[in-house]
Amino acid sequence: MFVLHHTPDTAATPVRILLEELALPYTARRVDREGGELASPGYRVLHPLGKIPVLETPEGPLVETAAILLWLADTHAPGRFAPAPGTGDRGAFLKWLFFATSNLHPPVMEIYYSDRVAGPAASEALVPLAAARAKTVLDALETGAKAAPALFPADRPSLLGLYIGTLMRWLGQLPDGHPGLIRAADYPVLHATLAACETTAAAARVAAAEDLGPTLFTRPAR
Ligand SMILES: N[C@@H](CCC(=O)N[C@@H](CS)C(=O)NCC(=O)O)C(=O)O
Repeated sequence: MFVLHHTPDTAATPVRILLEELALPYTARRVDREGGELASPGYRVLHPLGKIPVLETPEGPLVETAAILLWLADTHAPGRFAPAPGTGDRGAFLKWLFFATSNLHPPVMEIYYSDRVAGPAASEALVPLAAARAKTVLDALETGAKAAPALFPADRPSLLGLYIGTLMRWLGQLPDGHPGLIRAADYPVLHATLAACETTAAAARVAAAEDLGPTLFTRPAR
């Protein structure tokens, strides 16, 4: 039995969808974020930086969304959501996964937590800069996806789709006129990959549990 420490609509969401896709037994334990649990000594034992998600596994607590997704995919369904270790596309897959974690996740966080990153005086200036960087990264991912349809499939859920879809959800749910708003519809190949991830029964169950709506990745409610 796995324990996923989460709150709705966070980086825990793609992990929860993958647990559902894999039909693994798990408990979704809601973290008391408002009550300060992330800073508590008990939670810091699970996650040294006090972030969501944490997945408790037989190998111990795992952190970092991409690492958890990769571990689940490799250990429970090698080859189904990502190329298995030792197979042909594995290097290219890892390239795009790390490309997204290193280059797309940070500007998304800067857009959402600009105050925390730049301080109140510079936070307004940071958001358009971070959005421009996110667009550059998404352009590269779109080009990469076009060239590697097996890694970014349009007919089945994929690890890259779940992870990138979560980040694009956050960009796409910003209000009209927000300088960080970026729509998945502007990236047609990625859009198709995201659509394949949100139209499964597993994604629908998580969307219902977390009140995310049916098009959680491609057209999030705003
Ligand atoms: N690189 C981490 C980022 C985790 C992260 O920033 N999670 C957010 C929720 S989406 C969080 O815990 N925020 C609470 C905070 O920073 O206080 C990952 O991918 O797991």
